[in-house]
Amino acid sequence: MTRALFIVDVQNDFTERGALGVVGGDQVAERVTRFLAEHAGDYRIVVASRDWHDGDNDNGGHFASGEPDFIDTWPVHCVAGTFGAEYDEGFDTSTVTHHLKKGQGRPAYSLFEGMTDDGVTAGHLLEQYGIIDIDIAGLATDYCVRASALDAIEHGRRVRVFTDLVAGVHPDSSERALAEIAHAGAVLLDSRA
Ligand code: VGL
Repeated sequence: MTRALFIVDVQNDFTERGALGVVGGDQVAERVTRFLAEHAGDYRIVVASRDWHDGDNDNGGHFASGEPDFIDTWPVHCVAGTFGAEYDEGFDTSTVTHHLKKGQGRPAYSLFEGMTDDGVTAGHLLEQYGIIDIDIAGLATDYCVRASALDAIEHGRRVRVFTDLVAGVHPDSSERALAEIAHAGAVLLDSRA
């Protein structure tokens, strides 16, 4: 088995009622849980990331000092140790094999910027487990999913993004992000196909 599943940032602050809640976030959490119930066994590793920002600084300008532009600056979100940074309660993480945290003190959109508590990165895991194929789900399509998918392609892996298991901040940039990911070489498909 040489396939990995990457689940990006399915956290309370990115789902409905969160500080940076995206429309459809709760549904992604529930659908990912349903998908894992049927398919976790198809994967050598199941990796989940969490944005894990500092609470006492602006994380390299990632947190807006005034009005956020929702492109480069954002409301305060996913502060380490808070409810907003926890996985969404609809996301059953029992089959997740590796948990990565990213964004401590800086912006970190890609799951590849994260580490386990033992300092292991996604890049290490791909080598350690001989991963060839990577499937991707999570939040948000136009930011962290986009960055993670492009990095996965950059790592020379075969990448698929499940279009029914992602949701974005803005509809237009989400559509553009999926087009960009596909152009870079990933396959876009429905997880139920
Ligand atoms: C994200 C905006 C800011 C994401 C993270 O997870 O896509 N978006 N920080």
